[in-house]
Amino acid sequence: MTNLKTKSNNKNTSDMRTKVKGMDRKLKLIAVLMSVALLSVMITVDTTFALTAQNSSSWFWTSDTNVAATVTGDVDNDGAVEVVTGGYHNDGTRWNAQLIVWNPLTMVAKRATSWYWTSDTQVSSVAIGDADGDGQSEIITGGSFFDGTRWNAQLIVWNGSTLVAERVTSWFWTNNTYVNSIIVANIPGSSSPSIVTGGAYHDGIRYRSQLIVWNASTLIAWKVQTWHWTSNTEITSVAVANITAGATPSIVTGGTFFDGTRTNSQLITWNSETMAVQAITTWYWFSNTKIASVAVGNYSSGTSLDIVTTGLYNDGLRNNPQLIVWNGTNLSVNSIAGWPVNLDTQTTSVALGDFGLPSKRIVVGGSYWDLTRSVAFVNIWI
Ligand SMILES: [Ca+2]
Ligand SMILES: [Ca+2]
Ligand SMILES: [Ca+2]
Repeated sequence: MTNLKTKSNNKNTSDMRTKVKGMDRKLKLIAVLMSVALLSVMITVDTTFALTAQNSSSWFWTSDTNVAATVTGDVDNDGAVEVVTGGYHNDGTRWNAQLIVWNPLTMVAKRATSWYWTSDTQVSSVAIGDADGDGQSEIITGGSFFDGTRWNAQLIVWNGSTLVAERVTSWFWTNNTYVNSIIVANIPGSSSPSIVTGGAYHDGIRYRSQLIVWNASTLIAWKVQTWHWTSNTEITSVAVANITAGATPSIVTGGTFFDGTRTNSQLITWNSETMAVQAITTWYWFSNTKIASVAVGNYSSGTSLDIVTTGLYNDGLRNNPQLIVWNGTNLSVNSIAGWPVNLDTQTTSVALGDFGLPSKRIVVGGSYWDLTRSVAFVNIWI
């Protein structure tokens, strides 16, 4: 993991946002590696439950190689589910985006592709879905590339069977523009599936959150929301779910804003049809507090779905993990989990799982700093 730290610092830009982005990606990598392979340092909080490492793979292409996102789905319509990883590797000159489809039973790569546009190119997020309604699965990657002047957001729809790019778009607004999180969903008002991207762009003064709903068949943007509160504001994670069991699903964005003194977490639910804000909450504990990942599901068995956020807060001495379960309708807190740490610790990804037990579980991935290296962990919470 120390390689990754060096790598993030080597990026050929002095932009602080890029460093933060690099760190975030390092942490995402840690979460992913943890889920795929490195379970030897696993911390299992719920002792009635145990994870067992099965197949694994590790690799590098030329030099530093990172995984930034993993998803599962039948991408090639053969009836078997694949694991898909998106990330980037350094070819000695620049970062190349990297997309790999794995057989989960053997962890042998079925197909892979990599690319760069102009200069550094990275994948930050991956989704799977039938984006164009042709009955075949597509893989959708979100990320960014450096055009020599600024980072551009990049969105690509790949044929899941061949990894041939079917549709591509890229954009920047004013300056650096990033996609941090993507999801495929059915949004009312379009006969085509939609792709929802969350990220940020720099308007010349500060980063602003950028939430875009794309027609997945055409990659034409048909809904956009941007905002900032006080200073730098960004989306780190998006989800779409029918939280209130109404006619319209909600978009959930998790992210941060800087209030002039510290970074605050910002959680917002949106009406996906009107893009009106349904509920919003922000918070910090002591100092910098960040959402890294959001998940939605019926965790508490209430009448509305729950939103689970995970991330970190800094108590003035160190980063601590933070896990919160919210009532999806009004964003009131259902429960909070924390656990004592004496070394920098942060959680970077969260998922809800139904493992055939009487109630659902929350799976949280993250890492802590053992004074020499980052150590990955995964926790399961009841
Ligand atoms: Ca398959
Ligand atoms: Ca398709
Ligand atoms: Ca297609």
